[in-house]
Amino acid sequence: MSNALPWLVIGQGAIGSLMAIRLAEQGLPVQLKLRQEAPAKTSTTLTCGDKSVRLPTTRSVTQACWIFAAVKAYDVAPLLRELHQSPAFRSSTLVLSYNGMLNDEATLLRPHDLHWVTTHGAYRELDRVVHAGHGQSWLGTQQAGLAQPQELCKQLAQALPPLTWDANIATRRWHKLAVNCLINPFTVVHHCRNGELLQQVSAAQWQQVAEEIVALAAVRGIELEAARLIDHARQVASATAANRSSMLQDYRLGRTTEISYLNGFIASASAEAGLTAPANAALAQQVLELSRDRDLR
Ligand code: KPL
Repeated sequence: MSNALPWLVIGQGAIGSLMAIRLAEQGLPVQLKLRQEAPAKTSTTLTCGDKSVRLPTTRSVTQACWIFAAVKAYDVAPLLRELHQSPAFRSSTLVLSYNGMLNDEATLLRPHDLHWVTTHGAYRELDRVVHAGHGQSWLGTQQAGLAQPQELCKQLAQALPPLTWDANIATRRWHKLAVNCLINPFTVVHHCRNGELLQQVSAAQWQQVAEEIVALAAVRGIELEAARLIDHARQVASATAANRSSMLQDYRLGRTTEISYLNGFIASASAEAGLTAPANAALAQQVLELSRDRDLR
């Protein structure tokens, strides 16, 4: 454990909270980072199943640490700007998890920052975290050839297994993007848990959404296959059958959804590339309209 650093967990959504609890259960030092505007408190209690942990909190990065940040795609840029202001961030390692695809925000990332891509499903019920779907996770950097940080990987893998080091994390992110594009908007449109989609969505609907993703990925040099993406989405929907997708959770709680970073991204990036993506554009529009109607109620 010689090169180990303490953990700082950022993002108290379902996945961040789950990881914080699991790391702490391993006996590792874990602090939670509060948002700048959050009321001052020195600790917070998180509960998952019958286990509760009380964790110290902080507002900023004050020492070199391993940062696990699980945040909404639209919070990535403000978070990175804030982290860059802290001198201790320079000697800290960032593990970042978000859904969807970043645009300009990506320029704020350091080449050695680690990307954690997961298919675990979790949701929060008040202060309780429910780990509703056991998935798997991958970790890697966008810069090819960087060595795997052994101890950090070991600790993350023990906390929330299984974890695989993936030298090609960009392709993995496209797979995850596809899974989210095939599951999340449909759970809002049908207002259902992930598992119910297997009856609600027709094969033709999934096929069109997947084919548009494959076409855009190809333009960006990533080779995907529609049939594999659909199989993967089907597996994730059954493995996380009892979960409410993060988009449905956001929708129900009156929060901004990540639709612009998922199907909205596919639609706009396709248009920029001279392609059309009518199925993704229509889904993005539907979710935006449902959210607008929700906000007008
Ligand atoms: O990532 C997810 C999400 O809800 O955003 C899945 C894997 C679909 C689990 O619900």
